[in-house]
Amino acid sequence: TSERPRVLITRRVFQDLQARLAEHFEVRDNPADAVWSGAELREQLAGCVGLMCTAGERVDVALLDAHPQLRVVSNIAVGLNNIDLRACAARDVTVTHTPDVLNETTADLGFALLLAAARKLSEAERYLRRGDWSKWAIDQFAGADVHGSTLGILGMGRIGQAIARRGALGFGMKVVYHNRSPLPAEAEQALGARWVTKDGLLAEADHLVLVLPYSPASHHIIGAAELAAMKPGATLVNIARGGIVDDAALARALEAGTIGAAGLDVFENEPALHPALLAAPNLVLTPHIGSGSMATRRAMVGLAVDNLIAALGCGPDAGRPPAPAPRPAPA
Ligand code: 8YV
Repeated sequence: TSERPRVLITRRVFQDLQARLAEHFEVRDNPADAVWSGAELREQLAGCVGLMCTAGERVDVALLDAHPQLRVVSNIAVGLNNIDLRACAARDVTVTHTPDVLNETTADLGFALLLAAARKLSEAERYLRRGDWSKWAIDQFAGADVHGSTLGILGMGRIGQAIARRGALGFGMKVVYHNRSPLPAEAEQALGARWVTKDGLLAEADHLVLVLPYSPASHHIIGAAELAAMKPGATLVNIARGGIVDDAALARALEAGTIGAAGLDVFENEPALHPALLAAPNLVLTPHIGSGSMATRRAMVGLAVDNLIAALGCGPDAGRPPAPAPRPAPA
């Protein structure tokens, strides 16, 4: 029996990084990587003052009220929409996350999806694997150019800016963006990006990448009307969160040719996919792997471990976790 505070890790992580937690805490983990229901999570959290979790786990009022001993939630993600930040603040539960370390890796996947969708890579590969390649045809899998086109970015935070740099510097793209507040002029100039209204963004973008957090305000921010306002050949890429896009409307838009192509890494009810998406043409799909390089996943877990240790008052940064969640806006 240990006197040390107990913490719970909901998913299998890197053993050497997890071992740093064991220097301070009694660690309850999930070595078989089982997917826990809400009820199972509630059960596993018994007696734990710290929780290290992923965007797949919901930290809501019911969970918090069932565990008044819980002091810290360390999310292994930058996105915080799985956590009720206001409820945590009201109960003095510290929330931390993993910003910055995943910016470039996530921007890489955004570009991979953009290139793959615009140039029909998935379809072309399926054709080859089926053994259907018998001749070269002038318009075979002919897609849209990425270089020299107009890149639209909705949400211009840290990942959005990493995407803007790739577009402007690497692909000679004109970059337009929309978010609630424009960047300072110097930052716009350095990125070669110009703020436009949301309507302007939909009208101008040849390729539109979504990189904004999910909130009630961004729910279905891209739905049937927005898809209809995009250019007919345009590409839509979502590397942010499911629910920002109306998946059913997107499937219909691809089917009808309202837009040219799409690439999705996130989905409304993931890991379940809307069945219409599986049947839609010109669509490239990945299973929420935006931050998934080995180096970045290690950096995320390392930061989540540092956050948990410091927020629980241990280690050299006791009381000052390196990446606390932003304070929730008042209700
Ligand atoms: C995570 C993510 O891999 O950081 C985020 O917000 O969506 C991803 O990087 C995933 O959510 C697991 O927490």
